[in-house]
Amino acid sequence: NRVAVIGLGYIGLPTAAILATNGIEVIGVDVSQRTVDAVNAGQVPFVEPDLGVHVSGAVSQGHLKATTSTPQAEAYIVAVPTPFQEDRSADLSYIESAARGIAPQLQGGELLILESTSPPGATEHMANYILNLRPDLSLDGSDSRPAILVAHCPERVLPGRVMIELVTNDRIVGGMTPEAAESAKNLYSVFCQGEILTTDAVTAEMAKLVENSYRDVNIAFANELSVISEKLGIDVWELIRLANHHPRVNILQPGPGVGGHCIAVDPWFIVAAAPEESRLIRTAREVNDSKPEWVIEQAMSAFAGLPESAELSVLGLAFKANIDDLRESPAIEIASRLADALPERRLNVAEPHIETLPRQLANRRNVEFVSVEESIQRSHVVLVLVDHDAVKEVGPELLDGKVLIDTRGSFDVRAREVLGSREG
Ligand code: SAJ
Repeated sequence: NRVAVIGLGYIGLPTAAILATNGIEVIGVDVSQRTVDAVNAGQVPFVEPDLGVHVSGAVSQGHLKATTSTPQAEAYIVAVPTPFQEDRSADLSYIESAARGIAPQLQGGELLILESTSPPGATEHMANYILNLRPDLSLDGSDSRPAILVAHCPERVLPGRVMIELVTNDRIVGGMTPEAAESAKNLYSVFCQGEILTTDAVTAEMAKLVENSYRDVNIAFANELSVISEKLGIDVWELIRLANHHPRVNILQPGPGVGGHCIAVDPWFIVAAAPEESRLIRTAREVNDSKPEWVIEQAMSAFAGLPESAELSVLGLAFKANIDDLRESPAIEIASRLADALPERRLNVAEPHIETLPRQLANRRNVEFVSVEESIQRSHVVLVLVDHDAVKEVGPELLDGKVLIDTRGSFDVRAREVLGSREG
């Protein structure tokens, strides 16, 4: 049996690869010829540990092929973007265009799974969209029209750990009908060793959004504590470490804001669906979105009284540690706004996981792309935006005499030593 995976991005490609390495014939479909060519050459167009081995293995065994046109298959997995729009609702046009590709191939009996993170009702929307194009089909075999099985199976893997979590995470499978849920469960059991829990489609959609909102709300709590602590002259890292010794307290870590394409987005889908009722979820989003501004103010005031030649070290641009993913990264927003706000000062930007500066920072007179060590050496003020291992491994002597703004607590203990020695 053959599975078509529509969308070969951060989710679609790992899913295609893991199905293929488990012996399923997989056709990957993508609108980008570059992506298709890369996959057919056994290559991965982005960084994700272990994905390369899976893709090259599956391609060389002939189990995985990529193409730009949707083929006939027994099962379709749709993993396309659902970006959020100006009004913070989700843009379903990529799902619709995937559906237009699939609809003419259907004969009845196929399984269609939406994996993209979706606002409540999106799976039903996709099903109706297809049935509009194919009125000869149905969801339940009614009026003797052949049934297609439509389900939602949200992806919950953590970037950087995708190939492990695809196998070990529990999965939620929501069917438009119970038969669709069962059929999707069978497909995922090919590679998923976690529990596969079945429900209806809209509950599955909400479950995914709620998981990410839960994390967003908890990060907002940590971020609020960091702002309060600064005002009260308390070390927030020590505060959280101590409070977390309580058996029922587990506070997350503050940071420069929340990045990535999921946690900073998904809660808005809930707010859009129930604006009056989503008060805490909305406020958490606002707290996290306001954190970059606060960090910028901290960095600006660190230069008060410093000579005009004093430079700024910016450590890390990715949206979190040890990955190369810059999407929705608060670090980029902070760095580019500081470059605007400090036109006369040099920003020594280090991001060990990428080769060149992103467009927001490229070709700026006062921004230079350098190594972590060089960035620190050149600068008076050191602003840590990402706790990459390569940043944490820096020798403490490099930081001596620098003004340190560590938004991630990476140099926690050393920071106090440095400040202590300066005061002494
Ligand atoms: N962050 C903090 N403090 C923390 C934890 C995270 O500031 O204590 C920040 C990170 O630096 C980053 C952002 O939050 O900027 C999000 O990072 P993350 O590691 O929490 O999550 P993502 O976006 O990489 O992946 C999340 C995961 N969801 C949950 O943990 C509930 C993942 O399982 C989902 O599959 C993924 O979203 C997704 O695709 O939805």
